[in-house]
Amino acid sequence: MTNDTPSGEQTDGFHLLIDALKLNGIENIYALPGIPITDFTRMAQAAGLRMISFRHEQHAGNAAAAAGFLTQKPGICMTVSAPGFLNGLTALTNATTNCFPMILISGSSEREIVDLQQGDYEEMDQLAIAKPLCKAAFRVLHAQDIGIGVARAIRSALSGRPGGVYLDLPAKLFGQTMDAAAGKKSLIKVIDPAPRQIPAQDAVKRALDLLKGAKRPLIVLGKGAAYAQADADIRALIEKSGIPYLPMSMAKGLLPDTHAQSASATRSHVLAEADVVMLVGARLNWLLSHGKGKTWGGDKADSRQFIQIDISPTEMDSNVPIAAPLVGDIGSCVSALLAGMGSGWAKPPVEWTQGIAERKDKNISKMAETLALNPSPMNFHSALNVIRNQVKARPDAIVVNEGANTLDFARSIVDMYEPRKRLDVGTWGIMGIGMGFAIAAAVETGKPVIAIEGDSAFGFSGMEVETICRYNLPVCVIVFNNNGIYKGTDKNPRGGDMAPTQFVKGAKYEMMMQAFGGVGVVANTPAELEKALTEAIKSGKPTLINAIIDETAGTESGRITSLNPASAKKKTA
Ligand code: FYN
Ligand code: ADP
Ligand code: MG
Repeated sequence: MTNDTPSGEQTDGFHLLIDALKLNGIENIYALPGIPITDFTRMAQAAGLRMISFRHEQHAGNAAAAAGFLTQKPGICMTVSAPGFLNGLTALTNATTNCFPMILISGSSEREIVDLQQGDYEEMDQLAIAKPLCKAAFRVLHAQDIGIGVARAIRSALSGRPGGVYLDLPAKLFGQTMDAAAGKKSLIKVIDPAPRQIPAQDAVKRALDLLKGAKRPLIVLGKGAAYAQADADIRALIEKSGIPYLPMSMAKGLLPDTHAQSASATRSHVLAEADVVMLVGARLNWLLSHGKGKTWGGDKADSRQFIQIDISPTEMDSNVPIAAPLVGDIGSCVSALLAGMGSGWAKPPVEWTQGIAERKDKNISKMAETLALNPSPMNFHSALNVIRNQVKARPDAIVVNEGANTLDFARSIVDMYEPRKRLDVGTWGIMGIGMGFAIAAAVETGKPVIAIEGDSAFGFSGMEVETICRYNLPVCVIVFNNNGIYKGTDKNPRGGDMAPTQFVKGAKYEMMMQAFGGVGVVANTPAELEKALTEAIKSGKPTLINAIIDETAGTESGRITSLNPASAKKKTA
């Protein structure tokens, strides 16, 4: 029998989708069952796909996004129609903003009824709504097109700048049948979904010439550099060039944070002083003060020159002029730079590197003094010092981090030693990624996960501790409990209700984990925290540590207080 001969056997939309995903190496699906995808989730599980079933679609979506970042394969999230789709959409848009590859697949209601707006069950024109909020969006109407739909989604998610893709599958499609042999033939295994993009030779030379002439060069590594999995070459570039570097938060660990060339501990100084800055997979967005202004030394900004490595050509000049754009994939660009540097590369002037080293040592010693204190109640520093030591001992553990003060303190206190071990709120500063990211990190890598969570941030995805227990994942959630958003000491001037930033005092977050069979512990001191975290990592059991933090510790919005309109007004007044 040739491939074109009808086999007599039939297949259907459910199985074509399963087969298309498996053919393309997808192993895990993050989902929330319901009409019209419930049967799909059962059949996919029966067919050997790992089905991780969540309590809210946003967290399934966040898990898919983190899976995409960690594996360079699109993370798959599946939801029901309208409300489920909308719940997943925030995660899809966040993934797109962060350049993480993911595919949101949502079932949808009867096209004929939806388009005439006749009031179907969960009626919504999902494709139209998704389109402006993600990188690409497709709808499949016929079973024989499922293979093409999945292939287009995978290619769109992974090629060029990675991002989120929406795939709309109307309920009717799942039940459509067709000849099994023809169905098999209709599937596509995507070849080379993220083709290398080799930079032009003249662009490489322009970048190297600029770098060579620099007196105070700096390299900024962004999460694009972490995503690229070009770890050895990036390290070689830093070390061969001798240039100080600054990792953005999710690029921490690309080289160990303890590396002699890391300038993290003197960030303000190097940003203000550098004369040539090479950005590697980092955008000049708000996180880098748009490449101008006070952070960049005010007037000095006019004479500073930028080299930018990015896969997206239109990223260049988005905020300030880029003197040497280097467009291509990071792996190819970095290896071209290394080749072009040859053997006689001169290290940057010692006045620059020595000055950085001195400032850095001073700041690190100051930090060490603060970390050594043991105040009662525990504060952010003394609690994070425990986690810092544990991560040092287990550098393969993945750290998930969200909150305001909890985020900002953890970023600078908890050193990272290996690439792609830190997942956080990213480009948007989004809250609610915690449990979704933690679940994906555990599922995709099997490594211990430490989720460092502000008490407010934890609340967004807290119900997913049930999911963590159900799949028995090696996740230890540490809730930094200071009774509120930013801190717990606000007052309602009129009395009555609590202030809008306050939470119930003495909340027993540990019981949330106990409720589902996991381990729940209260930690009032660094010693108690250390004991509980050591045990959690050793046992691999789902654990929640309720770390009681001084409710007066912390500042409004952590280190980004100035973004609050009232503070901004004060500054300009
Ligand atoms: C850093 N620092 C250190 C160390 N590491 N000192 C000593 N030892 C070590 N290891 C110093 C560093 O030099 C800075 O001081 C300071 O600590 C802070 O460093 P950080 O965190 O790297 O820098 P900064 O200014 O906070 O970074 C800006 C930012 C970052 C915008 C990139 O804040 C960020 O990623 N923010 C995300 C915030 C967010 O999304 N929040 C969620 C919403 S909260 P100086 O050099 O003196 O400056 C809603 O309210
Ligand atoms: P950070 O927030 O850490 O500074 P950003 O998310 O702002 O990082 O920037 C990541 C950049 O990396 C994006 O501009 C994206 O286009 C780019 N990028 C992502 N993957 C690659 C890759 N493989 N090669 C080149 N550039 C990439
Ligand atoms: Mg808090």
